[in-house]
Amino acid sequence: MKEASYLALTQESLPPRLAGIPAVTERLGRAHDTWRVKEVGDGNLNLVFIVESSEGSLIVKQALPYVRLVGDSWPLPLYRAFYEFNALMRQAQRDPGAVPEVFHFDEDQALIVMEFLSPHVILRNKLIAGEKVAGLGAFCGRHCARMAFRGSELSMKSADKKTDVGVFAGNIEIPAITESLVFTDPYFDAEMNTHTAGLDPLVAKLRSDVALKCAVQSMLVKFSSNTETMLHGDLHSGSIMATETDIRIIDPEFAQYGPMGFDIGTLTANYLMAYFSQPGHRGADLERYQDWILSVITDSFEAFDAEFRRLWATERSGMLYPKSLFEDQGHGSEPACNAMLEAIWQDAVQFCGIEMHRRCLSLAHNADFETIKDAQTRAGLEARNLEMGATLILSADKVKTSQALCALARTFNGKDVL
Ligand code: SR1
Ligand code: MG
Repeated sequence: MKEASYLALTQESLPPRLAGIPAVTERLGRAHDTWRVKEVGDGNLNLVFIVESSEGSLIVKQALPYVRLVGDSWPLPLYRAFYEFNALMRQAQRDPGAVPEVFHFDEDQALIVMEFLSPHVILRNKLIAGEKVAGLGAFCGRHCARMAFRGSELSMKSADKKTDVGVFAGNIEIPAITESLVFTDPYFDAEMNTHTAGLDPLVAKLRSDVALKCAVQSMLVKFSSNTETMLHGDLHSGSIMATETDIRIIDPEFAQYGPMGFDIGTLTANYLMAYFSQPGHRGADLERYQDWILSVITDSFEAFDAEFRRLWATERSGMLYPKSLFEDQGHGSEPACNAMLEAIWQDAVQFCGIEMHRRCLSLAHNADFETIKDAQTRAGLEARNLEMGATLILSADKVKTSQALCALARTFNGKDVL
């Protein structure tokens, strides 16, 4: 990438700068001075523009050379847009229709022009507002299974997969954010950490728990060295957009090769945080809505399991567990599939607990809790979430099923931890 030519877009500069791109004018028309542009980026890193004309609409996402949330004191390479673009291409191929369509990529300007999803809303906002999305668990579970399986050497040719691991290995700084913010900073008094007043005794307890730190670091070993499949890498309810019935996965700029349980584990954590935060958002219908969130979790794992087994039976063409070793010898491979799913589940449970911790203890908290204005209420709800997170990290082997996970959530939801 020629960093020298990079220039961050503004609402004013965007139309003339994109007016020469056929993929853009095909959708918006040539009268760029009539385009309406709005910067809507509310994430932690990038610029995001909605561009509309009388002929159509699209999204322009551009990386900034620093972390937007923090400012230019934290530089971040523009090359991350290259990995996001490549991840979107692979996601579209491995789970058609699950991600926005990409119309154009400019590597020098670190920008991606893509489909404007409308009237889709960020799922996190729906969960805070108490809105349901039909088929959410089934869609997300199926998507995670397709990405896990089709990005691995269960399906891919070994040479292709290893080459792709090499491609994504060039993305160093983005995984480094996760390695510190998610796996390390929550467990000591790191510079950028914040937590809600009132949580001090619980935070001190967690930070003095050596077994907990060891367990989390052992998951960091997996996260940083196990290259099972291409991950989304930051799959939370802010990385999903939905209407009542349509769902898309967005924002894979944290894509890397990693363990299969990571995405579904972190997504589950975000459902659990939505669950625990609900008393801060509603009174009426509270229990019924919380039950629905838990049903999304069980639906997700059921769909993951079913889709992974289907792909195991129909698309197992890679180097791992080859048919030549099992079916062709008259040996069933179901025990191997069971064992693999069991290992994914155990990893997912621990990654889930870690994500539950980092969103309350490190940088980049989530709106589920942050929008609860009363700090005492918020602390009480976050405490339930933190305690359950620790249980998941330390006792994952005792949580055998998604039903057991949800039963545990109900138990912590009834506890006054503080
Ligand atoms: C400095 S970036 C902080 C967080 O924002 C992203 O969405 C990821 O979740 C990252 O951990
Ligand atoms: Mg993101």
